[in-house]
Amino acid sequence: MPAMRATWDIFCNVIDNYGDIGIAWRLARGLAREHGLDVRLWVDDLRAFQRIWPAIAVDLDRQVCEGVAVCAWRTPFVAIEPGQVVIEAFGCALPESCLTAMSERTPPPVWINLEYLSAEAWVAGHHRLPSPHPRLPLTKYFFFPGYTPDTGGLLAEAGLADARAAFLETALPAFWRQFDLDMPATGELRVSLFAYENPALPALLDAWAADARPVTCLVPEGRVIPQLADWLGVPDLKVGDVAQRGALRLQIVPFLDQDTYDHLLWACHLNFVRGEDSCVRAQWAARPLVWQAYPQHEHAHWNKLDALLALYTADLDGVAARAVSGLWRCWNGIADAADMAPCWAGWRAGQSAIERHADGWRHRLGQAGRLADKLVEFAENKLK
Ligand code: TRH
Repeated sequence: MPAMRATWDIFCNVIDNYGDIGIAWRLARGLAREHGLDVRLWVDDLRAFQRIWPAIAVDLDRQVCEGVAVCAWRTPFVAIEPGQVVIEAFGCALPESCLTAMSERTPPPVWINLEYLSAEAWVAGHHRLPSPHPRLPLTKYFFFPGYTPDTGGLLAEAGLADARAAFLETALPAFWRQFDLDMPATGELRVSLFAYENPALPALLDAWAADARPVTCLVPEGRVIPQLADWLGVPDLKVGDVAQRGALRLQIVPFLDQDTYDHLLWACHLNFVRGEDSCVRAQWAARPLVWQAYPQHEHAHWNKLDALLALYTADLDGVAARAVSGLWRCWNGIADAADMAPCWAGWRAGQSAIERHADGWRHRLGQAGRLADKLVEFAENKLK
């Protein structure tokens, strides 16, 4: 008789934006496809899910997608037999009835709280720490993704580098054609922009418009559109709109499905990304990136930004390292937006070194290990 597949439940509460569901979905897909696990993904906002994965039907209680059972997380929560492993994404607080059912299971499930990613040094010391439930005979473990081998590692599917290489070799012209674009002209810089509202944006657009070479910026529909419209002096912008100011050509593209967004990151010379998942994907894309950290109270995100910058620039020569730090810090409001023009000029001057570095950086990233593998190993050890 074939061995039973291990059962995993992943719970995701969409707070805002797309990072929570983006990460939970990427993890669920990977666990089902690469580890042969029986995965149920509980999501409380199927509309947000559908934005990043259009095959998701928003009105179904249960649907199977990419080998994952996607279930609507509703209140009151349905009675379930919990899986052998239960992942609570980003401290989303499991339903009480689920916790009770977990405590009645023998042995109880391995209960893991998947935390947000950070490059900060304290992460390794907190990774895998247990926390007993105050009333029930259950223990929750904190699992921290991270950039070093002593953390939970990073999300990455098997074959990612090969898929990217094959895309770059064969699919680029067709990719650009869907946006009515030819392959980039010599000297042209293609940039993608995924960002939160940002006081530094007008200064960046000014710098691009004044650039000596053409800059084409593709913007997936989203939160920065009103700011772009303001800067252009137009009442509104919609998908398909194109505007030229000086050297800058701005183009609004649809919000893409998660895989096509990866292609955009692979195809562009430079990617502006935000939050968590797009930042990691941009690093795997082996292209230069500028990261906008998710804003937190009292600028706590600045520590996160500086921690990643310190790691990312450690092997870069001084001039290029200062150029990367300067642009990232200006984009995140640590440096004054008035410094954007020199920051952009500095980045342009260091561009070749920064591009070489981005290509090498993905090998360094691989040393942290893959999050799904590490979760499976951790859970299997606990289940023994
Ligand atoms: O949307 P985000 O800002 O999510 C944030 C962060 O995760 C943050 O850490 C968290 O605290 C907050 O949400 C609640 O950025 P992020 O993490 O990059 O997630 C975006 C997801 O959307 C990612 O999976 C990529 C995907 N995406 C698409 O599928 N298509 C697109 O066109 C774009 C631009 C993104």
